[in-house]
Amino acid sequence: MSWQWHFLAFAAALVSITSDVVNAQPSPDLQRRISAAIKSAANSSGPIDYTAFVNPFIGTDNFGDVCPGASIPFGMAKFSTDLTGYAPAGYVTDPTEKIRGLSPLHDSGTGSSLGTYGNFEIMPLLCPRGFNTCTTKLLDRERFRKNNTDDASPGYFAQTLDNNIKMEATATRRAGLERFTFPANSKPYFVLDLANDLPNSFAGGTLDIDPTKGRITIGGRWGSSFGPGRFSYQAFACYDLLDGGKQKLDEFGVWTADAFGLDAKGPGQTHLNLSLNLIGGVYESGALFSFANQPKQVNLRVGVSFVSTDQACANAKSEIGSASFDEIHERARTLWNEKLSKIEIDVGGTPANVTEMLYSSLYRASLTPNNATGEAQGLFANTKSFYFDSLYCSWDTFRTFYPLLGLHSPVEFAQIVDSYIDGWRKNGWMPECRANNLPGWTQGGSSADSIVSHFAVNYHNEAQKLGINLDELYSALLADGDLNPPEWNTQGRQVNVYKQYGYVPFAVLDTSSTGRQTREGSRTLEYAFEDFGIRQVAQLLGKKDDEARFTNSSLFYRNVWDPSIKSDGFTGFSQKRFMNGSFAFQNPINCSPNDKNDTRPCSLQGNNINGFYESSSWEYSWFAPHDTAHLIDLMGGNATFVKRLDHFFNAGYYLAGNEPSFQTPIGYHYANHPAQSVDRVREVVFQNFDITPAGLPGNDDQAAMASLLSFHLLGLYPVPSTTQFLILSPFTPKYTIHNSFLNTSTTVTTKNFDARSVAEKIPRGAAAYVKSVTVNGKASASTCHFDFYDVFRLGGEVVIEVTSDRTAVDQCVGSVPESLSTGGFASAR
Ligand SMILES: *[C@@H]1O[C@H](CO)[C@@H](O)[C@H](O)[C@H]1NC(C)=O
Ligand SMILES: *[C@@H]1O[C@H](CO)[C@@H](O)[C@H](O)[C@H]1NC(C)=O
Ligand SMILES: *[C@@H]1O[C@H](CO)[C@@H](O)[C@H](O)[C@H]1NC(C)=O
Ligand SMILES: *[C@@H]1O[C@H](CO)[C@@H](O)[C@H](O)[C@H]1NC(C)=O
Ligand SMILES: *[C@@H]1O[C@H](CO)[C@@H](O)[C@H](O)[C@H]1NC(C)=O
Ligand SMILES: *[C@@H]1O[C@H](CO)[C@@H](O)[C@H](O)[C@H]1NC(C)=O
Ligand SMILES: *[C@@H]1O[C@H](CO)[C@@H](O)[C@H](O)[C@H]1NC(C)=O
Ligand SMILES: *[C@@H]1O[C@H](CO)[C@@H](O)[C@H](O)[C@H]1NC(C)=O
Ligand SMILES: *[C@@H]1O[C@H](CO)[C@@H](O)[C@H](O)[C@H]1NC(C)=O
Ligand SMILES: CC(=O)N[C@H]1CO[C@H](CO)[C@@H](O)[C@@H]1O
Repeated sequence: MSWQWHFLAFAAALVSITSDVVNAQPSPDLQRRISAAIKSAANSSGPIDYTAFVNPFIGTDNFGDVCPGASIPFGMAKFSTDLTGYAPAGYVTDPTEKIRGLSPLHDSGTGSSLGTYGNFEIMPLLCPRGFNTCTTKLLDRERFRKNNTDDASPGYFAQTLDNNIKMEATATRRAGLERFTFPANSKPYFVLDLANDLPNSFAGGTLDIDPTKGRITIGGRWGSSFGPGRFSYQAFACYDLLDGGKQKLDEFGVWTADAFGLDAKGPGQTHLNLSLNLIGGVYESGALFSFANQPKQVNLRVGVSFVSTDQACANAKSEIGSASFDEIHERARTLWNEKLSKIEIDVGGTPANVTEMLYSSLYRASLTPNNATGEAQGLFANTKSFYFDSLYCSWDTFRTFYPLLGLHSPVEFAQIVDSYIDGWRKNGWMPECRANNLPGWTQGGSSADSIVSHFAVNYHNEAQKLGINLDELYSALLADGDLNPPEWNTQGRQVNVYKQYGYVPFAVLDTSSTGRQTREGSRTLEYAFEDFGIRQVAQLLGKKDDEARFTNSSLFYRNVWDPSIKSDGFTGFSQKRFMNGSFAFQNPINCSPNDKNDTRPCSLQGNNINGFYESSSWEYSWFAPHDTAHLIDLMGGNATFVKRLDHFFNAGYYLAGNEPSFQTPIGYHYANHPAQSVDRVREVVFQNFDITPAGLPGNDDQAAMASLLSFHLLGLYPVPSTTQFLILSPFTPKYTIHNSFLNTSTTVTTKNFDARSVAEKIPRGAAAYVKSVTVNGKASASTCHFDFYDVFRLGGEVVIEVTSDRTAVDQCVGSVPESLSTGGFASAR
């Protein structure tokens, strides 16, 4: 989801103008520490601490919307500060924004403009003139940071306020510890916020102070960040204030406030019970308390739950108990090292920036979705399945995120697949964009199909052992593909008219379902690819009739191809189409970066009449990953296809930060020019990614970008819903992927690797172009692609031999990657 996509494309120029006046906020020590760790690992033969290579601040500027907060892998809790201004994940680097507090719930990399979570914020205060003068309300308590001191590492987050109060946090799955260090001789005060979350969506809640136990319980309802406003979710927290008896509470009470004069405190009071403010507006309220004896440090234990305050307290007790801050931090670091070491590289031979980008990306690729197993609510309450929150959105993650997870972590992949299937069990269709435990807006249709089918085709032999029943998985797919939901803004596809016409018509009469009548071109393209995923599983399970039926509909992308459209000298583009078959012309340039109209709606808006979601026709017309060979025919053959690809990049239609474009740089493979894909990927990486906070081309989109970059650096690209990988040129001389479920390790060696080739333009004489590929000593059938079953599933040694002789190897030895229309994907592995 790139909610602010259109704004972004045009804001890019502005960002670069202002970037030299905005400081990079993380402490400069952070980069020094990472660089030193990479250098020393390069030289050591001992065990490697991969967490030391991770820069959690990559993507916290330039609208990356990454949360740098303290979390374990897939943690439900992510402790971060919340800042004013545009900050959907809580934190941003911009030093002109102020800190409102530290809070335990966040998402990472989601681009809804108002943000999400940020509930139960706590802010440390100095109130030199006592309780009644404390700045409890938002506008009064906001403070600047102490510039250039922010710090974070996997499982740890720290920020210091401009009054020298330092805030630190570490986390478990549903709890965390917060440590506050105050200036000497000051009395620590804290304000705890009941009502405010980042999008100001409070819909009522309660707060109770138990001064004897030293415990505050808090809970309520809040609104969706990327879904219908009429829904709300519940959340709860439990703050333990006494650090196992080492701290003594002094004053306590409650407060309420607004921006227009209300600023009332109730010393000694212990209860707040507020309902939804029906007239609207911000209603502020919470608790205020202080500690006796001027302790220099204050430790708070925080549990969270989506079920109840009791469960929030129980989570803190079971996950933290009396463990110290350093112990919890160490446990989190160990969990992160387990995840990060699934992919090991030759650190000594790899350029340091590549190492930092790769491990920071792998880190984010295990940061979300949030594991809320045991914490489900609403329809999912008490489910026996695993439960993940923030599937945000499947349109973003099916392309690279799940294929990456599938390479090394099938157990985790299966748990998330189970959660998708459970969506069908409880709701009738699999979730497309679950956000805040609520249904979010559909983007492309039912992209969950592409996710669960990717799992099925890669792991059908192990599915049962992994807890997945393939018949159920298939029933869930058929529901998405065949059953028309009454409301497809949140439940998937407008299946009825798509099946009737072979495309989603523009201005169609639909008598049995509702949804916003936009994006007909891109919905058709995505539905068709989703049908390909269903077809793949039908084939796997031997359902011949379904296989034929869904093979047919997977080719419906052809039905929105208008061969008569010309743009920039190229002919044939995807277009939306009326019921009567006529095309409804929209200029293919619309909604591209070359669109001169910067007010044109291009996203979910009702007045997005362009026919495409967050993309131009120039961009989406490349999208048929399962049948690129036919797309080449439609575009006029290999030579024209290559020319058109070059033009697409050189003329600036490509958007690295937009999911439909992910596979396009590797399109040259299909026209038998793999060396040109290698050049393009080098260019894409260097023009769009780096190790700075602004180092992502827009939202991380729940690590869609992180996983895309990981594949680019490893010289691989996965074709979703298949077992096929496209082969490119690794940015590292050697890496090993461990799959601890299959008990396999696959080492990929880049023979003749030349570090000079790791550049935007590969210099003449630097080896980078793929000459040969061997798998366990045998030549791969193609130098352009190989199969999961022949490589990662078996483990062993892969050698990718590269050469500087670009011309000699700019063709696949063996076949180009598969396409349906040329007999590809003929049988399941
Ligand atoms: C931090 O930098 C910003 C931007 O330059 C400035 O507005 C702010 O006052 C600085 N904060 C402190 C504590 O110096
Ligand atoms: C809060 O007040 C509502 C009525 O306004 C009541 O139904 C509810 O039980 C109260 N909740 C608590 C926890 O006091
Ligand atoms: C999610 O949490 C459950 C319950 O603790 C655990 O069994 C499971 O392994 C976790 N999965 C992931 C991917 O974190
Ligand atoms: C493919 O689908 C179209 C549209 O539903 C239908 O008219 C056609 O008969 C189908 N072809 C096959 C071979 O099933
Ligand atoms: C098809 O319908 C559209 C919209 O009503 C109309 O503009 C167009 O002329 C029609 N085409 C034909 C061939 O009738
Ligand atoms: C830009 O697009 C919007 C929406 O389609 C339209 O209302 C407006 O007139 C266009 N502006 C220009 C200058 O074409
Ligand atoms: C395009 O290239 C592919 C791969 O080399 C080849 O199979 C196909 O025949 C070519 N198409 C045309 C129209 O030349
Ligand atoms: C590493 O990244 C930093 C920040 O983007 C950049 O300034 C530097 O030039 C890069 N170094 C190399 C060797 O690419
Ligand atoms: C992997 O190894 C473990 C321990 O040796 C064993 O229990 C497990 O069955 C193996 N898994 C597979 C898929 O072979
Ligand atoms: C023990 C070891 O590998 N030492 C190496 C450390 O790194 C320097 C330069 O990077 C090498 O010269 C040493 O041989």
